[in-house]
Amino acid sequence: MTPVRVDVVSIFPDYLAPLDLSLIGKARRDGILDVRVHDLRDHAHDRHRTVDDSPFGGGAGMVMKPEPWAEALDAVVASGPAGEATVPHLIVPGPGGVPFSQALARSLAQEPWLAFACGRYEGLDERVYEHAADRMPVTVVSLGDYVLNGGEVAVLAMVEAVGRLLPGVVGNAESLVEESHEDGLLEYPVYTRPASWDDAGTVREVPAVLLSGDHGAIAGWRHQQRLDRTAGRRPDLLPVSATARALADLDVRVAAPADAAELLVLQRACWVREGLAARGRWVVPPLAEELDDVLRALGEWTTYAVRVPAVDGAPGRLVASVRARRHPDDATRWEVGRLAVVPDLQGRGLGRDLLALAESLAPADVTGFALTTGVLEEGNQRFYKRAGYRLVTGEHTPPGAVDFAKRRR
Ligand code: JF5
Repeated sequence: MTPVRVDVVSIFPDYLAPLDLSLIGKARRDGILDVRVHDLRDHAHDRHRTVDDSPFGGGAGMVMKPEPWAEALDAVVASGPAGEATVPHLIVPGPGGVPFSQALARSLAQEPWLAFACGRYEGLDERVYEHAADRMPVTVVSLGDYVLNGGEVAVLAMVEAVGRLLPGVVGNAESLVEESHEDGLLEYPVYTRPASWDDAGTVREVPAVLLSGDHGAIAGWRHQQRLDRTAGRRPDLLPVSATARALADLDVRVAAPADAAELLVLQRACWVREGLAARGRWVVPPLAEELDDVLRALGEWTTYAVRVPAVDGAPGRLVASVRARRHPDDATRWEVGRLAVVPDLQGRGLGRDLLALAESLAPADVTGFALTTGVLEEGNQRFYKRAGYRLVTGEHTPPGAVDFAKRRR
């Protein structure tokens, strides 16, 4: 098999020296990887071999000039297999790229030819990307949300992550299989001899379960360790259902107009069962409403939007809501409505807590609470009775609905 080809262009080719070592170095010697490192300055033709200049429009730092990069990338392309119309997939490390991941590594490991362009300073002149994209696939890739001085360290990481996926690079096939489980949890802790280690006076023991020979107990312990570690270090990897035990674990805010579309989707989803049961005999308002109605209601009620906590600034999923106001026809009553919880978070007491939250908003002069639910919604009716409400359906109750009330205590 022809080796997978990797070209790296950098102003510090020596930075890539580690690619001669260890498993990647062995893969090169074994003819699995063909790594070629190029000095960008070989393509800078002034007396000082200049590769950078100050930015148009001002600003801090320097920008890498386009001409050396264009020439260097053209030289890489031209060095490809003679006669074949093949080009490399160009990877440009940078903090503004798509996140590198095991999935991307696996995808890159399928390609016959990768080229890496190591930027320095404030980055490459934008036209380098245009020049490259006219000739080959280009992907800007980020190792994570932090800034390095240049792309070289990122290339070392990516070549290692990709290289070890190539057939014959990692000897132990099992070490690859294990990771391909990818159930999205962190790994469990591992131990080896001695079972009891005297660490200069502190005795450190291997957990007894691992010495027990009870394989079921070991698997159970390891799974629990993975869950605990993931919850502690990477809560973003866990489904909300694993972390949100209560309202206190969620982001509860008064809803704004920006929440309206998601609130509409939530109410439609949560009232579908009631709508199906109605079989056209009556209108179920949460299903009949449109975005305008939800926006108008945000002005007439205090509505809470409950979200999964934001991760890295990205707002979390809307998972619950409730709303409350003084009753328009009876100022002594506090009206609560649109209590909704997504299916995967039901049964955690969120509905009960949200109802209590909505009730707690009632001003001091309010003497009782009022709410309406579906006549066929037995579960909901039981829920409100447990929360202290009594059925008070009367002549003004709309068809398909039942009214509930509770005296304030
Ligand atoms: C680089 C100009 C590229 O800093 C990075 C990076 C951060 N996460 N992933 C990559 O790339 C190096 C520095 C300056 C261009």
